[in-house]
Amino acid sequence: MIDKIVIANRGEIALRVIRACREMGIKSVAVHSTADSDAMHVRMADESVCIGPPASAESYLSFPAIISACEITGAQAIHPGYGFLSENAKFVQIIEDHGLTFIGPSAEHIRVMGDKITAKDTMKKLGVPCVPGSDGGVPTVADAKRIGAEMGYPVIIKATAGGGGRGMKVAATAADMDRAFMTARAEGKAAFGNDEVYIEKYLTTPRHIEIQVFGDGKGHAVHLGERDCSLQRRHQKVWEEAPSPVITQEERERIGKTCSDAVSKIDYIGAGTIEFLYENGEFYFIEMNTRLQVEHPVTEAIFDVDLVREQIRVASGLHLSFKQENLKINGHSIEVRINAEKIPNFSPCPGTITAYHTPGGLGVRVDSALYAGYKIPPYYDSLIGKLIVHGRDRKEAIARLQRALGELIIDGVDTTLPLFDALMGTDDIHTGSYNIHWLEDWIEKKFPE
Ligand code: MV4
Repeated sequence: MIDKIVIANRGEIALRVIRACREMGIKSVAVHSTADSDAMHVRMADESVCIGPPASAESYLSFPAIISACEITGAQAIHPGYGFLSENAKFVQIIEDHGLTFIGPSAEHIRVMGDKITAKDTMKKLGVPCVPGSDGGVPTVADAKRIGAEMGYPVIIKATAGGGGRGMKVAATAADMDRAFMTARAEGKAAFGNDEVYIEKYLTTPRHIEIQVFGDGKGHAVHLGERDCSLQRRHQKVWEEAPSPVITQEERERIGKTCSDAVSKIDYIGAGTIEFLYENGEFYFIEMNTRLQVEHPVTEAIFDVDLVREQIRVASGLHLSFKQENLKINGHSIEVRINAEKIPNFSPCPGTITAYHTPGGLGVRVDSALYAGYKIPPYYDSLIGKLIVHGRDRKEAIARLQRALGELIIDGVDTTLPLFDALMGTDDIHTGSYNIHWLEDWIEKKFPE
């Protein structure tokens, strides 16, 4: 049995894991860089280990430092949170070679989903609907042009090692193909050391809908509906909600079952997110994330489940604490991400928090590692908190969000909070009428640089 867990992360997600551990009677070990000695996760955990200098590569990304933290403290398992080592197949392999437990999927599943061509091929064979495109990798620009002519333009060229928007180029016409193909290839090579690319039909105005799945590693899996994450800026999600304002119960059950069946067939273990583009009533698979996601709280709110607790349970060899038929949606939830960034450029804005007051009341959750006097270091991600609201319906959730935003005080650094105050004044947000391009178009008009 797991009785002590090392949390290989920092910030709000480290607190999230510590909280689940405490409720389960499991001891928690924080790891931290020298820049994070005063961080909240260090204070909140039962024990802490300093694992290196500020640079992530020498601390939060260091295999030997994190494995040593397990050995020093006698922890049996590692929770990676999101980002950092959460989707690193080599790390998982080494953890297992040390007789430790990775709280997450197998190294093999992480590897398969990390290569986007292999992920798509796997999903297609499992019966998941995919974006029409090349069958696997496209070796030459001549092949790319042949596929473009067959499929019709616009098309999108994607690096197989990319994901999250990196190494992607749109070709509007055949004349555009040379540039798009070469740039996607070069970006794949430079960023990931892999120049293999594939082609898809470019969907012009889709929504980003992702399905939360959970497997027990023994051939049993469930889905927890969708999250609508269409409101993004430069591939960074800004606002996420569940359920999506445009998906019917019939569509949800259908795509949900397709996804849970797919992951059960491969004996997937732990939390996963299957990302789709959704356009004209059709779902098209794009990527699968083999980790807990930043926006998991909106799913927790509407299903009343603790996803981190379930991650720890299945990693311990226990079954999930719920069945598909017990999972019923209750109300609507919205999360907004609060970044220490200065509008309109969204440039990072580290510094000292001089005042901090969080909202409360019915249906309000704040996940943040901030406190008054805390100095946000300049070395890491600019996410400093998440405000999550839950209401009986979308209208109530939005009213509660607006009310909670009015109570929240974060002074001393610039944040993305003014963005949400402004969003509250738009009709499209209230009606749920948006696609993946809406937010960037709106920001351009509302906050010109
Ligand atoms: C696409 C697409 C249109 N057509 N694929 C961006 C991130 C990566 N996960 C996939 N992405 C896209 N893939 C096809 N065939 C448009 C995007 C895209 C996007 C997707 C989700 C959310 C925001 C986005 C913003 C720009 C482009």
